[in-house]
Amino acid sequence: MLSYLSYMLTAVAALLVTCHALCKCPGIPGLPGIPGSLKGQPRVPGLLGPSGSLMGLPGRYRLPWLEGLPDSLDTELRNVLVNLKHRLSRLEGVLALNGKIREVGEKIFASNGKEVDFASALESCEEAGGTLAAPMNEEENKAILDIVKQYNRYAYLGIKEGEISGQFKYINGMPLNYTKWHQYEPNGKGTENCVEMYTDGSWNDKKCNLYRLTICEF
Ligand code: MAN
Ligand code: CA
Repeated sequence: MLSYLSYMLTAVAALLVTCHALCKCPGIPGLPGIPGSLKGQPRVPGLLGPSGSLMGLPGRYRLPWLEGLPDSLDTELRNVLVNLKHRLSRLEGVLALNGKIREVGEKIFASNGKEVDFASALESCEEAGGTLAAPMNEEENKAILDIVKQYNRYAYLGIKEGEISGQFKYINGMPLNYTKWHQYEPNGKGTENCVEMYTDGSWNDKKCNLYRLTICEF
């Protein structure tokens, strides 16, 4: 019993050292960033839980880039994916730290800081592989509002008026599942086909040919 306990403690200590080393590990030649310690199977079989957490240890020892990878994956492929996820999460950390992105669930919101008309804003978002930001819940609305406040500029949303005036949809044609209209909006009755976000996070239907902050989602 005592020897099992001391084995487990050694194992946990070894893994924590490994985890600590992950951030500084120089990697192996030809495959930058792949820590040598992750080259083979996990050193302590069974210690990593299914969600990439160290079983029985507090949340701050979670390893999110180990999450969701099936054990059946080839070891080398698994290590490549683990390291890609680790590298991505560090890059996201840098971008978030520098105020370049807001992450909500699976979505990433970002602005190029430019004020252009609706069509140009949509075009630059699509060119970058995204689309115009459209909040689908309060949390997403807050994340977009954060950027609106950062630049202190109203922004166009990825929402347009449909055939029926007063009926607004996402630009992919789907009906809105969340709205945050300012009091008495929308009031354009077919003359204001786009939607802007005010600096309090509420929405106003507005003409599409004005200069508004570009905020994209990816
Ligand atoms: C202006 C425009 C409208 C808006 C009203 C609100 O006329 O921005 O879109 O509805 O102000 O007073
Ligand atoms: Ca209006």
